[in-house]
Amino acid sequence: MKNALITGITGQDGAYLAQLLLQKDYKVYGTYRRLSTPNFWRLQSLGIFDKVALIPADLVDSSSIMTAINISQPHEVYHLAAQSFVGASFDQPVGAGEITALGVTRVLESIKEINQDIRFYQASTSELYGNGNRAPQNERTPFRPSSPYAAAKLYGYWLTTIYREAYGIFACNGILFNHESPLRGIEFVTRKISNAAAKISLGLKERLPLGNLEALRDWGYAPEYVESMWLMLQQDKPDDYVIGTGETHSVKEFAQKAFEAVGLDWQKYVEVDQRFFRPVDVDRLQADCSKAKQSLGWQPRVKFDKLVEIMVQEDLNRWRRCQKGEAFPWDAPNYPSEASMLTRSLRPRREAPLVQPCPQGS
Ligand code: NDP
Ligand code: GDR
Repeated sequence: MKNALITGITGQDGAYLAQLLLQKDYKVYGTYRRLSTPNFWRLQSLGIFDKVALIPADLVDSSSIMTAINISQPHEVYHLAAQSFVGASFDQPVGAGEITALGVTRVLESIKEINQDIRFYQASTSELYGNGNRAPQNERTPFRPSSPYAAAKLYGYWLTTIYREAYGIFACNGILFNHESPLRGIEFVTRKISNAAAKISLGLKERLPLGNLEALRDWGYAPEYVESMWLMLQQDKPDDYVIGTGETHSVKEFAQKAFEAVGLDWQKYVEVDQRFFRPVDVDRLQADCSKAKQSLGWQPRVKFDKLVEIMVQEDLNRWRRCQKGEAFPWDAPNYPSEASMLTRSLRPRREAPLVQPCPQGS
């Protein structure tokens, strides 16, 4: 039996990867952050909360990472933990560097000190490409990060290759394009839309404020993407791989399809709200994952229309169950309404108080 350690097991990818590795008979350990409110809803909804071993650790605390590695004695470390919301990295750029960049060094240094035979996966991202590149993007496309998040991930990307070359550690970068699911965090645009379309169709919400509707993304299905992470660590040699669908669609198209799925016209409900624009946004991302297809035998199965359908149907199911009084552990009921969100772009409005009470429900 192999041991795996997943940093960020409470996130979308961490939960699906844990499920996959359990199916492959791994002993699965995962790190979680100590929070005032536990955040285990994804592990619970996949029915694997009791099947994984959880170790408290924070990426800003090297000793906690070393402890996690010492306890779990992993053959493979999947480093997924990060401050993963691009928009928030403009609000908290120092945190992006501390957690998303230096966190990689802390994990790799621990591996170097404890056991250099541990295989390491780094959650790199299509955000590395930024703006100004031709589409589609592959492993040879230059990086031009356009956010503090992407700059922090660029550091993590290079640290991974440096530890591979300098110390012979089996370290891989998965350059994953956007991947979504019903376990996606509620502030990411796909889940924000699927959740809103479901609620609006049930009369639980009236409007959906969004930012840049023209942004083009290559959206795939998260459970398939975690398979690629595992495949990368099973190869004879460590390498870097692009993972995506090869299709690109706009935020507007996502909204249109999601509202269609509940029989509504998106244009009646979506409104453009400056608060959800970023100081710089990436215009267009589209993957060329031919290397992964050829070397890993990986390819996407769920494409755009099916993805939207899966997400909207699951949010509909959840809200219907909620209406029947069922308590279900998922994020949306605890999320503040858009009206109570103070973001970077609201700050100049001096009349707005810096702290507003969060209304109940979303
Ligand atoms: P999520 O935001 O769902 O999960 C992030 C995880 O990181 C959570 O478990 C979170 O813990 C944890 N985390 C955040 N800060 C810290 C910290 N200081 N110390 C320890 N843990 C921390 O992200 P995803 O699952 O979607 O993504 C996984 C990784 O893949 C991330 O690194 C992301 O940047 C990257 N990525 C994601 C893509 C996508 O489309 N999903 C595409 C390309 C890359 P908590 O639950 O407590 O918040
Ligand atoms: P992204 O995902 O930034 O690509 O990062 P996100 O869903 O946040 O944004 C996608 C695009 O939609 C536009 N957009 C909005 N975004 C949000 N969140 N909310 C809105 O209201 C809204 N309106 C329009 C954004 O401007 C953007 O263009 C995700 C994360 O998972 C990263 O961790 C990962 O590295 C990349 O995908 C690949």
